[in-house]
Amino acid sequence: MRLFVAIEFPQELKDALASVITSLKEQGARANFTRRENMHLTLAFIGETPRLADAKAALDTVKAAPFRVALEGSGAFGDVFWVGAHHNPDMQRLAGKVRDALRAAGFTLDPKPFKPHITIARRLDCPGKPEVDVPKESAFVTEFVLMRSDRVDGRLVYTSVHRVPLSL
Ligand code: 2AM
Repeated sequence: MRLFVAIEFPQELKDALASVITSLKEQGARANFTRRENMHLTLAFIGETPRLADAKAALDTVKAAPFRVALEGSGAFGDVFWVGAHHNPDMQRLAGKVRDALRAAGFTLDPKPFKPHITIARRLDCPGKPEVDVPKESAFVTEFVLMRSDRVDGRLVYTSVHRVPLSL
């Protein structure tokens, strides 16, 4: 199965992200836009593995504080368009602890440094340079989630398979 570790969002944050998608559409953009239920911020990408129990056990060792995630900025990796998150040392620390715990358990992770973002469009094709206003929306994060990614009838479907609470 294909696994990754993420932060989920409440409705208000998804509304804010949906408004950015609406703005892209108003500019004539065509893309594979992220569906609301799939909006998330990835802390670590594990990829294909059969070791679900080991991943859960590794994540259970992570002790980190709750924090606030705030949307800020936007950008593109090639034709992938994302909304960014305000730099937050607590979120950065959490991503570091999650990655360290998974590596200690023998998982090989993508070596790219953590660049907090929420992908809202893939294969973006926009007539001009996309100009969007990202609403100043934020949410308090009290848990992180191990997610399973499946392709069902050509659609990406994410299912949470384990939740780990954050506490002081
Ligand atoms: P992305 O949104 O920038 O594509 C599930 O695929 C999640 O894991 C997505 O949030 C995706 O980020 C992230 N991810 C990180 N590294 C990845 C990789 N090498 N391949 C696929 N997804 C990756």
